[in-house]
Amino acid sequence: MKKTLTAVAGALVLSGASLVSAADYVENYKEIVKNADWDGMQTVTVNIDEFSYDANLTFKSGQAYKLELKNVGEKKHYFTAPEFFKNIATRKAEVNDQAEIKADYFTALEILPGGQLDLYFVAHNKGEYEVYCTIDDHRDEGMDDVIVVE
Ligand SMILES: [Cu+2]
Repeated sequence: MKKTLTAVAGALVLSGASLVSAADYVENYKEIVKNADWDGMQTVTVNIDEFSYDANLTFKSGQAYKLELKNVGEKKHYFTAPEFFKNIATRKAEVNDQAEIKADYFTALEILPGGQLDLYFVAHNKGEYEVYCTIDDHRDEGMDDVIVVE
C-alpha cells in the first residue's frame, strides 16, 4: 500500500482550491457533469515538453472532454490555468488508473517527466484563458498559451 501511494505522489502534485466564495467557479458543476454526454466524450492529448504545450486547446461549451496531459519532456512542468479551471465543470482528475482526485476545481497541475494526468471535464463558460508553467523561466521560454472555450 505504501509503495502505491509513493508512486502516485511521485507522479504529480496537485494544487487544490482554496477557500473562495461559490461565485468564483461554476457553482452547479456537479449537475453539468451529471447531465453531460460522457458516451460522446472527446479526448484531447497535450504533449508537454521544453518548452511548449503541443495541442489545439480549443474546446466547445457543453462538450465533455478527457484532457490527457502527458509530459514527454525531460523536466517537470506545470499546467497552471486557474481561470480556465474555474470556468469548466470538473468531474475528476485521474492518474494511471491508480488514483482519482475530485475537487470543485483545480488551479494548477504538475506533471513529472514520463507522467500523465487525465482531467475529465465539461467545457462551460466561453472565453479565453491563460495556461502557463510556473517553474523557473519556463513561461518566458514559451510555456505560455491560450485556451479557448467557444
Ligand atoms: Cu515547465
